[in-house]
Amino acid sequence: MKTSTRGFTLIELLVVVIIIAILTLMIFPSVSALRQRAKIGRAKADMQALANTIMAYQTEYLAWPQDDDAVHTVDSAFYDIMTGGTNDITKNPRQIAFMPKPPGNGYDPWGTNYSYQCDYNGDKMVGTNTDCRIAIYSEGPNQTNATDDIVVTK
Ligand SMILES: [Ca+2]
Ligand SMILES: [Ca+2]
Repeated sequence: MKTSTRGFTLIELLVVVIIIAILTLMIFPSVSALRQRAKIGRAKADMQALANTIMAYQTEYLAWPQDDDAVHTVDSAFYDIMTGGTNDITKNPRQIAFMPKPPGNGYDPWGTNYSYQCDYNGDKMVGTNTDCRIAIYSEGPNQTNATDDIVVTK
């Protein structure tokens, strides 16, 4: 007499679980790599927009937002100036909105401030970057000033 249909044995279940685990391990890194690539793309687009904004400011006022060669943080004070805010009216007396107000705090996709540097002395060098007038920096996925930083120059 044949036995009636039975459920899965423990071995069969184990094989299924192992197959699912292997598939997950194969898919997860490529998904997170894709997400990281998308974030880097978004950072570069933001940084390009920031460079254009600073260039528009320079064209308008024939001066950079900060009057030295140092690296400056893109913070709420910067965004206030560039959006025509009134916190420091001397920096944008015509209250021109060079850019729309950024979403959130205007941080990079990893939650860190962008920073920027301009060619104040006019030698077409910004920090170690040659042949440019503006450099925008992101500390990248590791959120520290090393290895995976992203730089956009203009
Ligand atoms: Ca320079
Ligand atoms: Ca970094």
